[in-house]
Amino acid sequence: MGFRSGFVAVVGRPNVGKSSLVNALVGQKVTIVSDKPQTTRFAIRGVLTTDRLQVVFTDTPGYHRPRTALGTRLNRRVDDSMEGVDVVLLVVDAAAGVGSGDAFVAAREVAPFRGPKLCAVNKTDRLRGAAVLPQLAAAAGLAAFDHVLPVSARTGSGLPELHAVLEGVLPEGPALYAAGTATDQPLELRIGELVREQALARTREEVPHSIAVQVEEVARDDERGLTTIRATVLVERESQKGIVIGRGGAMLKEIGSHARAELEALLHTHVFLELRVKVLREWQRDPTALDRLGL
Ligand SMILES: Nc1nc2c(ncn2[C@@H]2O[C@H](COP(=O)(O)OP(=O)(O)OP(=O)(O)O)[C@@H](O)[C@H]2O)c(=O)[nH]1
Ligand SMILES: [Mg+2]
Repeated sequence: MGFRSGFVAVVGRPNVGKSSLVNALVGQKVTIVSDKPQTTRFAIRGVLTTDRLQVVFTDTPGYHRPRTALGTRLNRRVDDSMEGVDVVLLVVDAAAGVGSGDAFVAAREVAPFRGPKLCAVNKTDRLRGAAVLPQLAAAAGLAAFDHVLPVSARTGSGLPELHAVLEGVLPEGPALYAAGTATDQPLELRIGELVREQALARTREEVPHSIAVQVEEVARDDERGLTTIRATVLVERESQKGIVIGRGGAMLKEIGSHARAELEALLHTHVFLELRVKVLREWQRDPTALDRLGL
């Protein structure tokens, strides 16, 4: 059997663990994760390479009922991600239970797809033994899947089986990325995402949705082993600005120090991170602002 390679679109409703699963499969953090829905805003590629195959996963935004211009664009990004892929992988959440949101995505993205269709029933670590079975059955009813597999992105259970299934369905072909490549995202985007991840982890309700991060400057000084990064955290309202800055700047400081640790691991240098918070009124509803933010 020759070398296999191909593109796999990872789709599903928000918060089911698509990004967690892509990170677990790739073996490093290429896409950010949070417990808030609609974390992923870009189609993000994660590459898994072994001596037998290369899988290029596209992590996509959670498909949802849009309420803003941003939401409409995110859904469109999911539709676009299906273009030219070899395999579709629908992720559902076994702990939350398979439901109408999953059926909606399955009908829209999986049913019309012509190639192999896989379903990963994720978060099985949160269920005990037999409780997974009805979720597997419900998932199997969502579309004409070739394989439905129980997995846990958190514990890694089921991932070897998913890996084997992928190897079976991918076409023969050469590697498309160099063996050491885990993602093709521009560095600035990755930096902005890591900062946003720390802000998402510490905010609630509508605030996480209102946060965007713009990276203004990345200056790498290899001699001193230091990268200086300036970034702006954008929010939609003054009240949100207060929340993100926190009492005496405490919240922003905490976001910054956790982001800095992540950035140092990514860049392998010391990092000096300067964060500012700015209001960009109602940017989620403003197509011009979305264009400017690359969203
Ligand atoms: N217990 C458990 N939690 C998980 C698992 N996979 C993901 N999670 C959690 O589920 C939440 C959502 O994970 P994400 O990977 O951000 O989900 P997503 O589908 O990419 O979400 P969107 O980008 O918003 O569409 C996070 O709190 C994860 O830690 C899992 O296998 N088990
Ligand atoms: Mg995601």
